[in-house]
Amino acid sequence: MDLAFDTYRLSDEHEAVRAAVREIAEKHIAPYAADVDEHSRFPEEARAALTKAGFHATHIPEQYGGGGADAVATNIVVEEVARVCMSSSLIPAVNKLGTMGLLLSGSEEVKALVLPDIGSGVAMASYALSEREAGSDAAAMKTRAQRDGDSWVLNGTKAWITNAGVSTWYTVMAVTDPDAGPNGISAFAVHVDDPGFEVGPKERKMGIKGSPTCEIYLTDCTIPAERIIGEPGTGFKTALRTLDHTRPTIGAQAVGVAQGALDIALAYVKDRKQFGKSVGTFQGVQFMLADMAMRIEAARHLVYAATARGERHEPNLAFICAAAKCFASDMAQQVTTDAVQLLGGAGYTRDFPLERMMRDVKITQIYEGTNQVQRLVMARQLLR
Ligand code: COS
Repeated sequence: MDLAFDTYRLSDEHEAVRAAVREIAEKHIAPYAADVDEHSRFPEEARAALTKAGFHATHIPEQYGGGGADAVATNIVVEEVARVCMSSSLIPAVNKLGTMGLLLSGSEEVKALVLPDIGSGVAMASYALSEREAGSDAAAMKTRAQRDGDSWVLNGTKAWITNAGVSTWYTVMAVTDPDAGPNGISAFAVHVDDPGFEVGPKERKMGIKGSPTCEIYLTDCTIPAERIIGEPGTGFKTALRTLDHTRPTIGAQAVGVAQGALDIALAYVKDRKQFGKSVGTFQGVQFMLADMAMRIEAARHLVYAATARGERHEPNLAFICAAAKCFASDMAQQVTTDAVQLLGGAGYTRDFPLERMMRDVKITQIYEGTNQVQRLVMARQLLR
């Protein structure tokens, strides 16, 4: 695909991807979004529709049986799915998060083992960095991995693992050298059927209820030695480089939810009449709509500029990728809140998707690093 853009100028192929995903999202994902939320159930309909169309993990290179799409196309998929159902957008988003470390640092052997499963859609992947006491301070993790002959043996508990239980492969970060700080952490590809691997109960969350979030328990979990991703001691850097590439994906998710909320609010204010006129004719409402659309467009530009830089593997991605995630998620929280406001009492009910969107999008200010951590990452780059 044409990547000759400085900020973002989408090619015809990118626009075609957007049109194709939008059609699938509206026909096969949107009708189930409320039920998925209401019953906190995994969106199987979305997984089936995305997999059938090849949009479940577009980022996997063709050589591993994937779609071979660039990062911009992948984020268009995430944005368009999030526009109707944020839980469902975590299927392509987390497949990328769970495999990015392999793509960046994995040996040919481990890539050939894991990526075809994700590319074909028979399996999904998750990313296991955080622990209960190692969230923002990710390097403080306690999970250990010790070499034992031809195996690695992992012990510990990882927390907040998105799509845990529905994923088959997990990129797990664990300490291999406790005296080396962040440079004593390594990354591993762990399979759900590995002995000593167990998934905990689902967290009871405010939103993204269709995407299970669980702990994973590693109890003498034994995996072949060649399942290490990169050299021992490089796992923390692989984890942070992964986040450089996937934080714009969270930005795309936030832009998608915000766009979905604006579209619903626009339709409502044209139709809803008060004081004898449609409420969209009132200037106070118009100012809100204009601000919402302006903020979405600004965030979209930043997200796609960061995504394009990631696709080009430019140096120093940390600032722009943290900025895209932070700006877009703060924007989306504001825009979804304003959209609820524009519908008044109706916006506060489950008769409309806006209260769900407002709950769902809150997590974009928290996961893949809180927006406070994003600001820390940005400030460190500025002060270097
Ligand atoms: N890419 C590659 N390497 C990076 C990097 C990046 N973006 N950022 C930092 N590094 C390197 C550093 O250069 C350092 O290497 P050296 O020791 O060789 O110099 C190493 O990684 C450790 O970096 P640092 O000292 O900055 O680590 P900290 O422990 O201070 O942690 C933060 C930095 C807080 C930014 C990091 O822990 C973080 O992002 N936390 C949030 C985690 C998160 O997003 N969790 C959500 C999980 S997904 S739901």
